[in-house]
Amino acid sequence: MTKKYKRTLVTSALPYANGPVHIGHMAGVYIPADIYVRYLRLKGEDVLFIGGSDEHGVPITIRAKKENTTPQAIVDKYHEIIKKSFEDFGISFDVYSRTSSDIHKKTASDFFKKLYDKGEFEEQTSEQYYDEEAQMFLADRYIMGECPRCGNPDAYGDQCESCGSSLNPTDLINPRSTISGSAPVMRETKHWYLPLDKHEAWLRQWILEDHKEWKSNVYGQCKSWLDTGLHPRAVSRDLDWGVPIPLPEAKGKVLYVWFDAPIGYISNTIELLPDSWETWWKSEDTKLVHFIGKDNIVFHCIVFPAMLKADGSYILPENVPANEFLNLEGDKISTSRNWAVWLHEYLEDFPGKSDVLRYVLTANAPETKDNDFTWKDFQARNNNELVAIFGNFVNRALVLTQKYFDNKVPACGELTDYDKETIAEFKNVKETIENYLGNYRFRDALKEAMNLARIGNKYLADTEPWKLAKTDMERVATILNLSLQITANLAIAFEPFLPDSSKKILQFLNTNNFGWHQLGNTALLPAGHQLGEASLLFEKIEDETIEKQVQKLLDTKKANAEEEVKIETAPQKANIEFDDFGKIDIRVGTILECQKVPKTDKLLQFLIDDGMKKRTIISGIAAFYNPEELVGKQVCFIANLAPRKLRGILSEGMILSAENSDGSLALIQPIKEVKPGSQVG
Ligand code: B3M
Ligand code: ZN
Repeated sequence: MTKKYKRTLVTSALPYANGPVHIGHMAGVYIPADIYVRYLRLKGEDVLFIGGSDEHGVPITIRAKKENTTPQAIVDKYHEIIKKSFEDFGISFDVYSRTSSDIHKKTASDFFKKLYDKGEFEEQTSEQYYDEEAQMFLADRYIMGECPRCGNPDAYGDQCESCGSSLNPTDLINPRSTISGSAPVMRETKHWYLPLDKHEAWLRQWILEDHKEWKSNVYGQCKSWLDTGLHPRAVSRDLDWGVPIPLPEAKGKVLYVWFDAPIGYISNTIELLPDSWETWWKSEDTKLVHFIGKDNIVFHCIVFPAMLKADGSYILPENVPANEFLNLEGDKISTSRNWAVWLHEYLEDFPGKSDVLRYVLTANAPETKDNDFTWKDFQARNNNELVAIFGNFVNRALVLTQKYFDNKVPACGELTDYDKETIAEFKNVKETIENYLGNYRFRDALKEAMNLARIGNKYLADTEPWKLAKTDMERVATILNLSLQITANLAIAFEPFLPDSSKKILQFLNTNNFGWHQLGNTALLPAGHQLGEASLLFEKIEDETIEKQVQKLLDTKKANAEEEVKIETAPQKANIEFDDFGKIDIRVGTILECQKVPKTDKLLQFLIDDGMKKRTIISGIAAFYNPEELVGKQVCFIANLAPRKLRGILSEGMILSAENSDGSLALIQPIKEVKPGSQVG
């Protein structure tokens, strides 16, 4: 069932304003979104393209702390850099604003308040880690400790970057606050939860039944979330950076960044169209489409729709064409390892070549699976496709017209069968591109546009007008007329993909914009029309230029490797007083029993004879020892570490081990046997 819509509202994920944007962002989100809206505009449809910076969230506060400045200063800086990059690459937002704007604060705050008043939230008081020294509740990212799965000593409260498991702060062994370094304590705090479980039934119907046409990667991820079962999600945080919760009892609390960020789409629409924004967000004949990367799927397909539904007055997205990830030269793009091609740097090295990158990133877009960007491929696509086919054709058509017809469009004479075949072939292009674009298949659509250039290139190569010039000028006129018409068609077909190049062609042809409906028309330029001045559409990229880029990446790799060597031997910690050391009660115990903790890969459960009793200790070293080989061995453990529950088992202490630079662990054992319970010191 395809519904008739009157207008299309396109949003693209709001990038975090804590760093510049790179090719992965572009390929995944912004280029496809931009192609889509340019195409709709060219068709004369009513369309709005909403963008903006996501300026809240913990990573921004962490970056500010690191750089010894304020979160506001961080977002001010990156908002400008990101905005400029988008402009430079022709991402044609109708509005690009920011979530620290006053309009957004009010919109997000009102949104929360309405849901609160309607009773759409559940209140829950829970225990959360609190840093007594810094006097603040700790966001997950502000807590580090040992990963219970792999033993990585520097896992974060929400995720272990070493083994990739997602964690809760309470999963961490020996948690510490990254603010003060002290051990956090549990303290009660109240939060508001969006009860996603209550939304599950309609979400199942809406996604799994009514939107089977969604891309399989998107549909699949939604299905797996829904099949696992949805749970209430907190929409508030104890933090001082964000949109304050508009309740008197919520001092020091802000909206969770993932609650306020998608509302940013609405705020930015309000900023642009204060009087008519509701038509775009609340009218059933508006088609809402979210362009995002795969890590944002759950928020756009499940959480945000639940928020919109809870409000009750909004429409839901019609599609969420999320892309997978783009890798760089075989490795995952990483901001912290500087493994990326940054847009602003690209334009310094390749001035005026934004379209080349747009082309390569579209041709190689990670639409259904992760993909790889390589500089060799970038060069090949530029030289063999843009220059050799597209540019070559346009250039030949223009230069020959200049040479033989004084730069005026020659008249078309009688068409041969071959001419007719060529015309018939390229007339199909329009419908094919439309089909692909309508289904968010941008790579295929681009291939088809390129096919048009190929048809033109082949036509000139086959008819060889330069050879006919001596004998049959009438035939040459027809061939060039047709070639120029194809050139004009290329300006239309490529406008969504390569807007700069399309504009250049229009200048070469000395004509104004065409509409999409004119694609396939072979009478776009009247005979006698004076053409403009032509230059090269694309330039060859030399090996040298590419080698420089590859070298830049190799340098990054080298620097990263050196950095790793440096941290291989952990730096010595600050000196402590003897008394402090005396507080730690380290002892030797004999292992009586040892077994794997069920349903974990990393944890072993020990029963230790500590000289007085048998005690249970859980340790994350299962990857390095077989439980059987440890029974009877002696180990050292901290006896007076406050007991804590891990996986439902009370762990009374911590077994000591040494960590190798590769992360592997070795238990510490006395060199000769001692009486269990002997103190180490
Ligand atoms: N800023 C996450 C990201 O950049 C987030 C998107 C928000 S969209 C409302 O991946
Ligand atoms: Zn881990």
